[in-house]
Amino acid sequence: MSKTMILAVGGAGCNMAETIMRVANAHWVKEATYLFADSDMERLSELGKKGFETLSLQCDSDSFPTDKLKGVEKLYILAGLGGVTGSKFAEIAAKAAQSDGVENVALIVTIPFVFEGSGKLGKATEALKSLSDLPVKVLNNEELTERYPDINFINAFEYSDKEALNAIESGLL
Ligand SMILES: Nc1nc2c(ncn2[C@@H]2O[C@H](COP(=O)(O)OP(=O)(O)OP(=O)(O)O)[C@@H](O)[C@H]2O)c(=O)[nH]1
Ligand SMILES: [Mg+2]
Repeated sequence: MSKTMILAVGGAGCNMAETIMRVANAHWVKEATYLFADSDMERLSELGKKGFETLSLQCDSDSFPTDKLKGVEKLYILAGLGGVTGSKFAEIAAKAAQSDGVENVALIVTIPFVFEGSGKLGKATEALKSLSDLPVKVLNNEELTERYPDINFINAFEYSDKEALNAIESGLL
């Protein structure tokens, strides 16, 4: 088991992690331990059927079980801000990991595209405030539309997933 863990939280986090496993260049990223955490049981069961390690989260809970983080030395937490699960549990997971002795913790979170609407953007901005005392890399999806002229509604999140991979491979920890 790798001492580097990629912890996916919520729908976006899980999608990012699946893309990352598939397209990562660096061996240490491909061979990291992946853990998929979500409150969406249908999605978790789908991930479980693919053979991935899953962790079920309860939206009305304020705790994150750290049993599966034993032995982890570097932890990357992935989430998209703007929904409920990722916005809430990215912070809770990071703090739980830190107080459980995981030495290196980095969050990689995204801010929604403008096309997703002001509601999501507002929620994301709010969630981001709660991460201010944590080591966090913020990826603003809207910036991708400037860098990649061929971006559209269909491929937008794939670009966002790959941006998260770039952040990890650029040596955040
Ligand atoms: N990179 C990437 N971002 C995504 C994807 N799907 C959604 N997002 C982004 O993540 C934000 C939060 O959405 P989700 O992750 O689906 O929400 P959640 O954390 O699962 O929260 P709830 O489903 O509301 O409990 C969205 O507003 C999008 O900006 C994806 O497949 N990849
Ligand atoms: Mg969800």
